Order: sequence, then C-alpha cells, then structure tokens
Amino acid sequence: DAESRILRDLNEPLVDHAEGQLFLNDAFKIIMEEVLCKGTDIKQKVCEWKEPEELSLLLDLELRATGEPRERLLQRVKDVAKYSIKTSHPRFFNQLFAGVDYHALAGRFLTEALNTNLYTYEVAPVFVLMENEVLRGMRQLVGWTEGDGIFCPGGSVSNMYAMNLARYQLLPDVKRQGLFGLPRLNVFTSSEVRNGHHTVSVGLPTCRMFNDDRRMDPVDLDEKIKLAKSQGAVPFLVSCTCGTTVRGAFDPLDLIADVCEKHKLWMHVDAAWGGSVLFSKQHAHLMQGVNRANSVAWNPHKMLATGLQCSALLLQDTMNLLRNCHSANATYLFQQDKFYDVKFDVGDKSVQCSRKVDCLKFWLMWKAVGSNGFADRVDKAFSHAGYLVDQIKKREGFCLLQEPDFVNICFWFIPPSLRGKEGNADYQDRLAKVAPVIKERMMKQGTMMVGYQPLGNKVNFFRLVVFSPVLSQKDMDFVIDEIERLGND
Ligand code: ABU
Repeated sequence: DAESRILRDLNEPLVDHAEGQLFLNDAFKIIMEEVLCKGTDIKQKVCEWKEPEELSLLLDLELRATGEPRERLLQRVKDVAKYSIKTSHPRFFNQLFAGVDYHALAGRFLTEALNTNLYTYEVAPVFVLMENEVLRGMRQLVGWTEGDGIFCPGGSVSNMYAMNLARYQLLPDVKRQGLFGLPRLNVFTSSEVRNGHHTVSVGLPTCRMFNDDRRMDPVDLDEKIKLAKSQGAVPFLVSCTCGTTVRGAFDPLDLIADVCEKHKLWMHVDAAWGGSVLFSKQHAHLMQGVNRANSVAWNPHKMLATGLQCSALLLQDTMNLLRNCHSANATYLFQQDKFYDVKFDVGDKSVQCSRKVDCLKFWLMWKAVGSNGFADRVDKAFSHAGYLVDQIKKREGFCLLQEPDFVNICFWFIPPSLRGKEGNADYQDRLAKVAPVIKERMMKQGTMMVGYQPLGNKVNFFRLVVFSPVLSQKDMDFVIDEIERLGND
C-alpha cells in the first residue's frame, strides 16, 4: 500500500506538495467562509456554546495511530471553526483584542507560511530589518529618536523583561550569581493593577499598593518609596499603567517621572492596552510624559487589531542593556566570526531561543493604512465609547460605574425587579448575580460576548470595550438593547 511504499522508497519525500497544496486550498476556502464571512456576519452567532463534555465528543479529539482521509480532515477544519469563538464578529466585546484587519491577516498567513525564527540575520534577514524598523516607528511615537526594543510573547512578558532589565542595571552581578543574596527589592504599582491584572504581582519582588481610586497617586508613591527604604528594602522599579485592564485608567506619567527621577528608579510604562493612543493627535495627551520612561510595553494586537500576538517592549537605552542582560552567547547561533555584521543577530537580546515573527502583520498593516489610518481608528473608538456612554446614561436600568478615561465602558444593568431597591440589605448580593446570569444567556444564545468582573468593593459589573475596527454605531445600539432583553426578569 501507499504508506509502506513511501517508507521503502528513500527517494520519495514524506510530503506530497501537490496534494498538500490542494488540501490547503480547500482548507482556506473553509477558513474564508466559516471564519471570515460567517464569523463577521451579524446575522450569525458569535459563539456556538457547548458544555465541555459535549464539545469533546463532538470534536472527537482522541489522537490515533492511523491518519484520516482528506474529507474527514476538512470536516475537522470546519468543526474547529464552527465551535470556536468568532473574535472578529462585531458583537465580540469580551476582551482587549477583537476584530480583524485583512492586511494584518495576510501578514499573519505569510508569517506562518515562511515559518522562520527571529534570532539570526541568516535565517530571518527580512524580519530582522523589519522588526528594527517597526520598533523604531513605535519609539518615535513615544518620543525617542534612539533606543532599543524587542517583540515579546505578550504584555506580561514585556513587563517581566522590564523588571529583569531594571534589576540587572542596578545589580549586574545577578546574571552570574542568581537571586541568592539579593537585597529585598521593591516594585511599585497602583492598586488598580494589583486588583485587575496579574502581571506585576507574580513571582517578582514585593509590590506596594496605593489607596487612590484608579490611578497611581504620585505623592503616595513618594511616601511609599521613602517608607520602603526606611525599612531596609531596595526600591528599583515603578510600573505605571496606561489603560488598566478593567477601567482603562491612565496613570499621571509626568508626575510619576518626577518621583522616579528623584529616587533614581526605573520607570516602566505598561501601555499594552493604551499605547495606541499615541497615534492620535486628539488623545495622545493621555500619555503625556511617556518619553521620560525607561521602558514601555505596548501591544498593537489589542487596540489596533493586528492579531495575536504583537507585543513590543520599547527601551530608551542605547547601551545594549537588552543584550548584556540576556545574552547566552550560544555558539551554534551567534558565532562571532560570521561573514556579515553580527549586530543583526538579534536573538541574544531575548530570554527565549526560538522567537516568532510578530512584526510583519503590523508592518504590512501600517504600510496599508499609514499612521493617519491608525489615528482615525483610535479616534473612532473614542467616538463609539462616547456614544455608548450617552446611551447608557439615557437608558433606564443602566448605571455607569464612572466616566471612562478610555474605551472601557463599565456599567451595571439593574433588572426591573431590583430597581428602586438600592436601600435593601441584600441589594449588592442580588446585583452581583445579574451580570453572570446575563452572560450565560448571551453565550447560550450566541448573540454577543461582553465581559464582567467585580473590582475591589464593587460587585460584578460589565466591561464593554469598544475599539474593534469592524464596529459601527449600530453595534452599540444592539448591545444595550440586547443586555436589556437578556436581563429582563
Ligand atoms: N492582558 C490582559 C487582557 C485581558 C483581556 O483581554 O480582557
């Protein structure tokens, strides 16, 4: 039979290109139809909810000793598309990523097809140069004419890189000696981040929190730093946020920069979510002072919809800190006697060895729409957010958590049975149950997806993020009507 013939004939490669390309063509047709046509059509569902046990059976996930025929495999491609969440759908508001950009998607397909590794110039010449150029363009928006940077697997990893660099700058021996014997290091961030995001609190030095509402308080920061020092700790980094995960708050960067300069601390800005406002003349002021930071994390895969993942760490440093801190000098990759300039072997800046190409999708999209196109997208997102806030204020039963800084709209829906009962002892407990019930209903009916969460002493509320490039005002109207319909008791 064919399989044993292939094994016997050593001149026969294992991959049949003609057959593989036919399969790929058919798979592409399914992807176009199921993911990109139906998956963006408001008449279709955002999700096809199944309980895990039922979904496991439907997908027939078990892996077996023998392969399956082509038709069966194409059906599997269809099933994966069918039961996956359609994150490009105009009614997907669940996360800080959403929507689709077709130029970026072409870049994503091309990245996968070329399948290279961003560590040396010899294996990724185009992408080494392209990554440098994209990082340069991003740094320019931050306000730096020089510097360094790297694309990382997500914003949390960018933040960890920043901490690693700050610690290395302060205590370079950490690279040789490890953590043993280090002083008690302190990182500072806002309580909004501590409550709403895991990045700064995992595994790394003690965080100190603030009591302000949603932004870091620079006066409190100064006092907490002094207190930490008086207790024998060594503060080394302040992590500010531009666009907190839940409420989209922006810390006052200029004032925090003054405190960092005073205490000689590394200033990191986690702008994974909010960084894209830098494209907008109207809204870039939210990040006033970002040019004074040492490092900035910015994820274009969020607001700009480049596709996951596209997450840059930008550095003001010009002294090769990234490379000095992370280089392992692997001799099988980074031979110093290569025939080209080895400064283009960027892999030794990374803690990873294999590193995916994340710049192409952003570069192609940037080429397609230009910086002005990105500015328009950001401005439009703010307009949608403003419109939604107005609707929420006008509509009975909707209660805004607070005026938003950004495009995160946080609100409660008060069902008719709870209206006017604010004074009742069980009001907060009952209100806390509303969002989870509406969420279950929306997912089971597949009409939309909106996230909810509690925050501090605030019981479950919805967080609607409106930035996807596929959104129109009609989608804002829909979402309000739909929450009202689903929440009507
Ligand atoms: N990096 C935090 C993302 C959380 C969210 O998508 O809602």
